[in-house]
Amino acid sequence: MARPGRVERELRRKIESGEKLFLLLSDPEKPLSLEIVARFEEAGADALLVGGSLNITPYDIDEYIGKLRSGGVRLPTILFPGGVNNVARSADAILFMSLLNSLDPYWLIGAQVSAALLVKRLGLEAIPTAYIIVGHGGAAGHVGRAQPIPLDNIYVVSSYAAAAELLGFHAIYVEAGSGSPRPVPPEAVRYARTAAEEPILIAGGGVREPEHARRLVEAGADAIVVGTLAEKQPEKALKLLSYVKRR
Ligand code: 1GP
Repeated sequence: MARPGRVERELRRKIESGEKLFLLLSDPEKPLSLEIVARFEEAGADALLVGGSLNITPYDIDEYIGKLRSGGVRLPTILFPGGVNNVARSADAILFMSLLNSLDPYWLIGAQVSAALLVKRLGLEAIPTAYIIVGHGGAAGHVGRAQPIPLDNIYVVSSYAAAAELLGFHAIYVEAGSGSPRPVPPEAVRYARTAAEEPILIAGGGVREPEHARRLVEAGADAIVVGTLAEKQPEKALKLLSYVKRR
């Protein structure tokens, strides 16, 4: 059985001490600048997720992380892979994900089989993560051939979350899709949390309002992911971070 590695242990240590986590997301196709990432680090972000669905190579990711490191960024970097093309050696860890509500076996187990030996060879810490897409789903939902859980039947999330826990996933990521017009709903988080206590519960997709982020953590999210807002309105995203971290 996979034991939690260094990055996951540190995230769990913070969660167990009562902290909520803010995970900044940068897509190397339209990367957040060094200056922006450094500001989020200083403000208390817990990790940088790096990845995207389209038009990315491991070289792009290594170059990006290298640039951040030489600019003094010390945040843990965690790959949030949009595909096998996102497996890059310079990251500290990878969300080793299965898209549980994909209709395509490739996104359930095929991509993971393609990537597994490489992840081991590169010495990347794998964080086994159940990825569950709700509502709009965005590019991730389209590329991953998801059957997104409908917002008017969001209780279905609890069955997926319980299955994820019983299958031994260390984390559950409830995703509404990057830039989604409807942000990931707190109810989806609440259903996931009630059904599965042990996995780290991550929520993201369309989160733009500090108050909404607060409701997500109140519903039981351990970690909030913010990408688009940090890219388009960094000041507002920093305010949102302070709402997540102040609890
Ligand atoms: C996308 O959940 C993440 O996979 C973040 O979404 O870009 O809307 O913040 P946003």
